[in-house]
Amino acid sequence: MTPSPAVKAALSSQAIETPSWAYGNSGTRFKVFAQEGVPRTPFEKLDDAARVHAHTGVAPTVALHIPWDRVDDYAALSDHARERGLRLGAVNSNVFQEDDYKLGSVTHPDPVVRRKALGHLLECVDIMDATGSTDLKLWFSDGTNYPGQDDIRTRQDRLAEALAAVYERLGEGQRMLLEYKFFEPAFYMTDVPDWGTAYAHCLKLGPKARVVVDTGHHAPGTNIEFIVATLLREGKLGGFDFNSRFYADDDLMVGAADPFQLFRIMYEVVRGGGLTPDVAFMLDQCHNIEPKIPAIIRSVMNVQEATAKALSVDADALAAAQAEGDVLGANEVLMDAYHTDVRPLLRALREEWGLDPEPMAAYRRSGWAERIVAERQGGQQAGWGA
Ligand code: LRH
Ligand code: MN
Ligand code: MN
Repeated sequence: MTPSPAVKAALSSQAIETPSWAYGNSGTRFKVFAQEGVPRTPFEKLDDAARVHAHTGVAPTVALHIPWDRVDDYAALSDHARERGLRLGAVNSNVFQEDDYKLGSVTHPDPVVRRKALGHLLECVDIMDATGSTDLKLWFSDGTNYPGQDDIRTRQDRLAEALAAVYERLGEGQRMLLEYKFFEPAFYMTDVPDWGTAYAHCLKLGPKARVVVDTGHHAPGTNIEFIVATLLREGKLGGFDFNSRFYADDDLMVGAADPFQLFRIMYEVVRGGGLTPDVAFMLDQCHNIEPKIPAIIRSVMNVQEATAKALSVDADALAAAQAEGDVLGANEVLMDAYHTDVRPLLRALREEWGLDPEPMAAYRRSGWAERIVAERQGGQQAGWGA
């Protein structure tokens, strides 16, 4: 397959952000299986992320989660990243792990708790100022477990008030990305359960507010690519939290459970002109039983392969078949692209970039896995189940 210069350029400019928390220990609420050699500090998480970028060439930024990645000196953390060819990416807020937030954070009935949660969100913007990060990612676990527990509409008012205060605080070039999730930990009603709710808030806030699509946050059978197409059409897609799910919010490797869905999503991204720095391609995963760094390398490659396949769709042939109402022909054009083996193209591209064409093998040979086991004692948990 001879890729067009446009396809090569698109693949060369794509950047996939890895999450700091994927490098640390994690598990389910039943058990964290600690691994040897995991990072003990946010600085060491960056050291691992640098290996992912070194072998793939397309993972130059790392998302932080506060307070999991709280440090005294964020400028030093930025420097540490820069020295390893990385930059700090989205700052993820965390208002879901303190006792005070039992009934919610920014939607809590008590104004004292709401003020505390807002204070944390504003602190995250301060951190962005120090790190040079442009995106604040907001996910709220807020919701209720029982009908009547709290007033749905009043909680939306409280949410809108907090979001407006954060929006006001954003500086030049900074954005806020609002993430939705249909349930968990709230089981009856979640305050930001779906893209419609997130979109409504972002629309009211203004152009710096965008919606984040976490692929694991939908009910089974949801047509996620439709959501992507719609948000892109409205100029409101801020980015992705990529992962795979079989059942609920499984946080497995992106492209592992349903590579065809990932292809369909990436096709809508390409179709909607979303392969730009305006759309953040982030991973949000936890590697509970598999070795973490290779799992992240594999995930980055899965996104890259789905992107390459989406770029291989013969747009003219597809448009012609669609215009003729050729149902099977149109479907065949899309499936041809999905079935294209893009791995030779990506190997060739990596060679052009001066990288080993096989990132997984190169990582295995690098000796990094053995080195961190020898050098790091008492690694850190990501924060989940800590
Ligand atoms: C919530 C979520 C959100 C959090 C992350 C750790 O399920 O997807 O993005 O910040 O997990
Ligand atoms: Mn997420
Ligand atoms: Mn999630």
